Amino acid sequence: VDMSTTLGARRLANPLMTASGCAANGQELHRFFDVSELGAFVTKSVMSEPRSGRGTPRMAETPSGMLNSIGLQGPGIQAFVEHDLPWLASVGATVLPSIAGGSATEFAHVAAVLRSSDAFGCVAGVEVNISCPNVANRGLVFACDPLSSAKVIALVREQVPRDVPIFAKLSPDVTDITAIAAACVKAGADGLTMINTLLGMSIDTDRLRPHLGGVTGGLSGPGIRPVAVRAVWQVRAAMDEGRMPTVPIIGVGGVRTGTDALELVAAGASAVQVGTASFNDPTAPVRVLRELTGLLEEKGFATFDEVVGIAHGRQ
Ligand code: RRO
Repeated sequence: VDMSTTLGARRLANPLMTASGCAANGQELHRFFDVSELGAFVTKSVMSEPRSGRGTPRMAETPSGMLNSIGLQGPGIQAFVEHDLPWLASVGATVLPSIAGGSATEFAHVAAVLRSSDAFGCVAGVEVNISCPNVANRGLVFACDPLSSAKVIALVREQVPRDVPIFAKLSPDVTDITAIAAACVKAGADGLTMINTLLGMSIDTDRLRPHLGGVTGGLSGPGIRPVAVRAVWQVRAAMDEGRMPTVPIIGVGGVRTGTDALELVAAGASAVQVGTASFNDPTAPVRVLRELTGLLEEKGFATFDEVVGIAHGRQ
């Protein structure tokens, strides 16, 4: 099976990626498998300055997945381009850096520093994280408002070379994800990543207090997979019906097996990210690639491309 996939101006060897935030900047995961085997490695969202994130505890397990309130811990863009990106380039990884900001101008600044990096050659695209649920000011999730989303995307698009696609990472916590998706594409997004974590919380019934120091957190893992499949499906349908331009979708949310990945692909995803599953099995991204390839072979497909969006029945 030809597993290569096209994301904007780039052709990737295969559709499997890490999900942002779940494998930091690659060094740890590289102890378990060669990260250059992935279609792309997606890094933890990076902001302009170093950040320590929110207070602990900031992870909690629930039966349906994991809650996190990390709060954008990271080294800052300068250290990222000096250390992390050159390391990823040195091991031959194809990289999708994830960028974040507290304002549209901060996003643009982070993108500008990234573009000027000597290691920018390994960058196959930039994921613009407008959907972090753990920003200090809860009123400020860009991806919950079409105008705020569009502003960030337009400013980042100006900073990133035309042949490097930018992907808007969307939040599931909106009433109409197709409206946000359309606003991002109109503003210059070359693709969409769906979905970020779903806002949730849990309470420690011994202490009778919230589990997380930050009270609320983002839910990831098996419980949100149907939400991700729904989001990818709805946006792909909006594209097929001519309600917005057609751009590639990267599907993410609770993928643990090749079968899970196939659901997102059939719903319309041209690539699939694996995040939370890596905590139990660090080799999950390459295992899912192997399983997905095996499934497509069993079903008699010659190429990955022909399966993208197949559940809509229009191909
Ligand atoms: O760092 C985080 O708290 C975080 C981010 Br930036 C995000 O996009 N999604 C998430 O669940 N946590």
